[in-house]
Amino acid sequence: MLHNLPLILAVAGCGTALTAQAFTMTEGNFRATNGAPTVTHAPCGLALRSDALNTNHGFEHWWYYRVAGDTRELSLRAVGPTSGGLAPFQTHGDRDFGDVDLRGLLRANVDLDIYATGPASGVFTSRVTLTNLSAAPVTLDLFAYTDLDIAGTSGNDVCTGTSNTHVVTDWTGVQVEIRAAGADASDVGAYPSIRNRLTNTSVDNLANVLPPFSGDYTGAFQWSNRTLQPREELSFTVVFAVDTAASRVPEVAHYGAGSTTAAQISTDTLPLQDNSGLRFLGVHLDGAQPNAPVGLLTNLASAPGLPFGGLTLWVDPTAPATFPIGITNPSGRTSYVFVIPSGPYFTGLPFYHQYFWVNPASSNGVGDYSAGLQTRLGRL
Ligand SMILES: [Ca+2]
Ligand SMILES: [Ca+2]
Ligand SMILES: [Ca+2]
Repeated sequence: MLHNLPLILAVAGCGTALTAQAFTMTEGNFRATNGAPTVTHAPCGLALRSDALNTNHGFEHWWYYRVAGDTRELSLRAVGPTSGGLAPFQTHGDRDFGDVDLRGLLRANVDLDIYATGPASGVFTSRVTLTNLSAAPVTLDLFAYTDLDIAGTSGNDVCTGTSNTHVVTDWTGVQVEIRAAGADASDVGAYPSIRNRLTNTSVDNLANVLPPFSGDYTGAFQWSNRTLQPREELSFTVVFAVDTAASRVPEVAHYGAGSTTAAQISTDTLPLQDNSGLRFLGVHLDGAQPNAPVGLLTNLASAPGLPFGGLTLWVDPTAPATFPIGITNPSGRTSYVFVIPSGPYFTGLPFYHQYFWVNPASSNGVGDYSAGLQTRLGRL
């Protein structure tokens, strides 16, 4: 079971806004650099380094979307309110798009995390969480694009895999496995064929041009026809495992709908069990009422949007649920930090989280609530 830690450690907010800058996440020899988005639809730069030799296996990686009726795919780019940066503990970075392309439809929060699994291996995860800001359902397609150049060379890479997994290697033996759980289609192709289709001015869907492939690897995954109800949040994740089996990868996913889009539940850590020492899981709330009584409901099971006295429950409220209480700070923020035990017995367990806080101005006259946050313990 997760143990709640006093708020001593609950300061792990992201650093100052570095929206227009690249940042590098670091743990041991494992490093991932996310290039800054521009106003164009070009993908962000990616550097992926896993050992003391400093060899870069990445070139570009980014997210594209297309709302039903759009005439092209669009990147998450530097249009509209953007914020983010590198967390002080260096293993997490944010790119937050407060109103994607100023359309009043979607917010996109990109969360980038890494952890080293040894002196020459590690895992990089790229997750985008979309929130429907509008008053009507939004249906969209989402794309994750990646260009890898294994061992810093681009013409000699070999890819095997499926529509959910691309395993890319070359003669050096370095291997990067890209996983896209739940994706409906994928393509592999030589640079810049897929990139051109995502950045041009026409509608393109991936055609399941699957591995095997040899040459200058690029690849993309597509999640099709996902509908978000008003205020609903949904996460999509791509995992990069560099020279590791990564058989128990930690998972984070947003689900359900909060009572307001002004406030958000989030984490800037991965729920990772590490037998060499304790790790922490910070569950944060931003944008809530200042100085308000607040509680965090946590349990092993979710709830399907259960009506409860004007609130909606996304977490099972019955035992063994926990509900620690606190007060939001003057900025409307609070955090609870859980200690993840070093014993291996809880690997694979899901934990679901939801915040509730007092707000007499809310429509139910009582309070507001966040969407749900699912975390699943992985193992180093
Ligand atoms: Ca290569
Ligand atoms: Ca296109
Ligand atoms: Ca390539």
